[in-house]
Amino acid sequence: MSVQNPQHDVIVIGAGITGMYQVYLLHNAGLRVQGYEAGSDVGGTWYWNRYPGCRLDTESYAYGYFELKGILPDWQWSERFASQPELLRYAKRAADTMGIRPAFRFNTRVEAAHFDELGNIWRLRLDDGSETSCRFLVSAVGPLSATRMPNIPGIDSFQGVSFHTSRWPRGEDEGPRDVDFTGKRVGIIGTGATGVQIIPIVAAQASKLHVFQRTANWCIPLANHALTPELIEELRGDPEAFVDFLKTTETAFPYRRSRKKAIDATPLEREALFESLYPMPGYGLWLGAYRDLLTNKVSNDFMVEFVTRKIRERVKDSRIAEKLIPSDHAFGTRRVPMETNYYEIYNQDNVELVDVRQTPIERVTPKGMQVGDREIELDVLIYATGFDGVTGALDRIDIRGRGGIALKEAWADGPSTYLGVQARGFPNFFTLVGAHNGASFCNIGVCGALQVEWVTEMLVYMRDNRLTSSEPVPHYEEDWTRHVYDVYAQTLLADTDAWWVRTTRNPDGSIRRRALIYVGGAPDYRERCAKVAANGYEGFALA
Ligand code: N01
Repeated sequence: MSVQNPQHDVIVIGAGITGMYQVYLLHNAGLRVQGYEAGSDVGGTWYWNRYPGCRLDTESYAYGYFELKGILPDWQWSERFASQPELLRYAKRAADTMGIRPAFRFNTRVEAAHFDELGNIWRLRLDDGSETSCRFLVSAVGPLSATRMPNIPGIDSFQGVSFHTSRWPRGEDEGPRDVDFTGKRVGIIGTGATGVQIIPIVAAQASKLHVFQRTANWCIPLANHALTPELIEELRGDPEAFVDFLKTTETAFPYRRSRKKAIDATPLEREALFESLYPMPGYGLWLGAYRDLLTNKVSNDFMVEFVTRKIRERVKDSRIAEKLIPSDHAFGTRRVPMETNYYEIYNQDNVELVDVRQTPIERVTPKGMQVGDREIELDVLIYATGFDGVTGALDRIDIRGRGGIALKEAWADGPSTYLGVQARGFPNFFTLVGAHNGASFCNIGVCGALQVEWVTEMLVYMRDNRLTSSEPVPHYEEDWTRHVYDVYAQTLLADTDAWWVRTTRNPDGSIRRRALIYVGGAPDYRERCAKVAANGYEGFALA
């Protein structure tokens, strides 16, 4: 192999919290690293998603790795679940402290990355037409950054104001631009985590709000509250010990499932546990209840029955309540939206739930939405329609490996990776919080950072051992990929559509679902990665 000198040792795509940390660590390790970011500044998710109500569903003090790690030792969170403006300030402060901005070029989108086999380098084309090159290419593009607009006829004909939530116009103080909904007729499409956050805020102002729901979700209370330094100290204790604790939980959230199975508990015990967890802040009900919640349908049904009852108690009109109760998926098999006053807004006269599963949206019209034979007139139309999850952002870059094979083609039948870090045919290309890696079904603040540390160590190891090429050994990749799919198939998640699944239809009409994430647990994942590293990066062909 003839080795050419690239312009940079490493290129990192994306300046979200993961990409920022990656650039920082590689730079500190003495590598020549360059970052590219499509936005005008750092922040990733918190830079793009500025819609009213946008906030964390992870405890701020468990998400803030820069603070836990001592990079921002004096950082104080003001709320248990921080809002987007505070999160963006946090990312910016971290960027200042780490001094990583000069290593990034902002307002620059990577359009193509082609592997040059002869030179053993990656050649990149940027959206200003310029080109650059690197030995190692690291994707930190994020699992939820490729905005998905629905394929509804007439979208461009709407004469009112319309936004996708992840492209909300920018206002003062890092937050959303104020859009005054007072006296307005507003439509919101989508009832995922984003929709559930924005809907109550719009409902408080609009003269009429139409919520266009295709699939009801199991939503539970966020129970957000203000934080003081004393309370953070009480909740978290010593930061180092707290990180050690987070490393032991399945998803790096501050919850550990009960060792007990729901089927082994008495009805009274179950009721008492569910009742105690429901009003508590955060994901206790999902991540802190019985350990067989996501593997045993009977156990899951206990939870379904409990949350169903809660929805019926909170929504006065029983016909509306029934529409808000999911009928097509088990509890927790999609990311559970965290809500504040969500169900109660359906008791307001100015809010209408439009069931577009029953009566599909036909088109967007200049005046609003045509649903069945009814035209609903709107002044504002909000698309809370989510993202092409996990692989979407990479699909939008023309990535080509050995023999000019496109990554999108190579993964047409679902991703194939080793540890979700590298894929055969794409040497020296690393993905952070990407397909099939244990950081994607996780508290990304912590899991993304731990993965960055692992990749940094690997690249330093390669540099120190004068290695210039890394690619998975075929059977290691096959074993890992099979393992990812097998573990997924053993859970109730396997029967459900979500942003972390690629759903296609087979020629015979049957449905085929390919998991895009690894659900074997973050501790398991990191243990495997640590072993691989300890064995000289076993399973990676290093040359
Ligand atoms: O996206 P989603 P999201 N007609 O894909 C509907 C994270 N997040 O942005 O379910 C009608 O969950 C779609 O309907 P259906 C979090 O991980 C975190 O809400 O496909 N409806 C669904 O209701 C979350 O899980 C925070 O039938 C259409 C909605 O749009 C992830 O982001 C906050 C439609 C999309 O829901 C994604 O959440 C917010 C159509 N043509 C988000 N197309 C935090 O707190 C789509 N829909 C950190």
